[in-house]
Amino acid sequence: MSQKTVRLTMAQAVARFLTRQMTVIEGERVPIFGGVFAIFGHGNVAGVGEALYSVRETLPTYRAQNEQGMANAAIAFAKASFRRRFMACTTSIGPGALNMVTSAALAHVNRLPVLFLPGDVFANRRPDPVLQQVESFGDGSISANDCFRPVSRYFDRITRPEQIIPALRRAMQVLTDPADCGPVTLSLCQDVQAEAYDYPQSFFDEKVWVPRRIEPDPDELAAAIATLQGAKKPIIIAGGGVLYSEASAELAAFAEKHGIPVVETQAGKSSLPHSHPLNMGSVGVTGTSASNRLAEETDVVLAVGSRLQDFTTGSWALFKNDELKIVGLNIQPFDAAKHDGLPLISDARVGLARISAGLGEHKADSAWTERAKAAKAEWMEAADKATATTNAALPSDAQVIGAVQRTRGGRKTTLVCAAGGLPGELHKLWQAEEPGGYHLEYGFSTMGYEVAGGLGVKLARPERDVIVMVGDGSYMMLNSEIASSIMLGAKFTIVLLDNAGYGCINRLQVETGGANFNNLLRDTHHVELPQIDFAAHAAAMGAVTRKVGSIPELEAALAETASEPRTTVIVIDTDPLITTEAGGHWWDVAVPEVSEREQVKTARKGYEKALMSQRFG
Ligand SMILES: Cc1ncc(C[n+]2csc(CCOP(=O)(O)OP(=O)(O)O)c2C)c(N)n1
Ligand SMILES: [Mg+2]
Repeated sequence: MSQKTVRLTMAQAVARFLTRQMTVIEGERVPIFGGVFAIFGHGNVAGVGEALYSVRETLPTYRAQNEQGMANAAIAFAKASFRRRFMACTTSIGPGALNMVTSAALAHVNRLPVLFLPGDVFANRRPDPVLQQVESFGDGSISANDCFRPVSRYFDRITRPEQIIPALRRAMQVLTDPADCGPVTLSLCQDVQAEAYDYPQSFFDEKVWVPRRIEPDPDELAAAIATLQGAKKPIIIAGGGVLYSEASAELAAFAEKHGIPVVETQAGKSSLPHSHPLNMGSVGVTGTSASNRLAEETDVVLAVGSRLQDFTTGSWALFKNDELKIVGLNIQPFDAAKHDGLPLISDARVGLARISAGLGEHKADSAWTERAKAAKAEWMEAADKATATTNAALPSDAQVIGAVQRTRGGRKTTLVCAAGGLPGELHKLWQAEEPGGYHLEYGFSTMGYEVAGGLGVKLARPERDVIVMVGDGSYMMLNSEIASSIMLGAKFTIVLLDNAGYGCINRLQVETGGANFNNLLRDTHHVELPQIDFAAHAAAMGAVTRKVGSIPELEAALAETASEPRTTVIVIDTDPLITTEAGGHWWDVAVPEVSEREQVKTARKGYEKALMSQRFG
């Protein structure tokens, strides 16, 4: 057999292959890779760098400022694209590569696709040890990039140019697989990047990837239907899988037809519009009073596309009904069977439609549905109170959320956040209007995701207003992709809440009996307290900036800067001690069994009592 071949370096083969992978969005064929974020060094500039230059017209390369930042932006791009499109990230060896490991874990936890292409040490080992090679004394095959293994869904090290053929095919399979989806790392030895090989021409044929929709197994489906038919007080937990399956319409139809209230996880929030009468809002540790009251009583939970992490289950103490059954509608068996769930392995959209057809006209007890609606009305009153305007010198996070919400106008908005006190407040209070309008990285809750995430969301959804809400601590950890957003003309708005420290951890510390210690700046070991001028800092990177002194000033600044073409940073001082008291649930954070502090002893007593309501198994 004579195959047509083309002589390319391994890196050129990678670049060409990436340009040929396509998908279909709204009937239109588009490249599945939205681009490549790159920071070059000796480990990738000559190989991958030269190759990316040759395809720059079809596969854009973006220079970032920090490898973790660019990887977070790439991951946000995939999340905002509902995993239908994604990006690649290339780095040098050593520190550049390892700067992406945290992001790999972030993508792994959140089940988000991203292709990492870190450079690696020489496969031929002739110049060893090359600059930035860590050198394991006991194992010649280990390099720094082995750190990616536990946080990649698929890892491969390319030590010969032809290995890239099966590796890239496997990479595409993982990146586009709704169940397996996550980070892929192809560690590219720097000498091999530059080696030529006669690649089969067919390797570069255009390929179109469309999401696979798995149908449920008939027996599992029958069991799920029977369980729901027997339910007296059913609820639906909407997780991220609802959004990734683009199943919002089916979810709304299901809830309405069968009269079942819906509660939302962080990843699942925006599955239904907040105004939908059966959307009870957030559930669990940061849940609304409405969701949590129903969750306490429910006997059957239909968990759709949820990982059922501790924030959702209230550290597994939220559900109080002895008869509780969980139906795990999930594309991933690992998640479907959690907490003794009755698995229903299926795409969310398909699964909801099949269960609904099986349920026919079956409806939950109307008293249960009506109670849900009343509980929601009660919650909305509390939420409106928490977010109402104020002239307080130091407003609460909730009051800032209210201001941001009021100034959205009719524009389509995506709210981005990840860590600190804000995620809990936003989970309760943000009023998402449509799927994807709420973008929280709360699987890994990585400080520093926010600014980079805003960039990724804007690249994925340029037509939307992207608003990043971030604490001073998270901003300090990673903010430099503001410069990238200016370079790329990718405007978003950052509302920076400066409470002079790690407010949420300080509160957690005090709740667990600890002294105010090492969280708020005033409680740290210091010679002088830093007076950080965040507006000046962001302005130095080219952002439009404002420092505002009150909620009305914030609203005015948001309105006034809405049409600015450049990324805008608005800074407001906030109170580190206030959070929304309504709603919420206990969270399992272990309190010391012995301590000299009376406050710890008291907290431990409360902790032991709370543990008694935790389910086991
Ligand atoms: C990379 C990383 N380091 C540490 C933490 C633990 N942590 C969670 S929130 C937080 C403080 C966040 O401070 P800030 O952004 O100012 O928000 P605030 O708590 O004040 O609302 C810390 C240290 C984390 N989530 N991520
Ligand atoms: Mg703070």
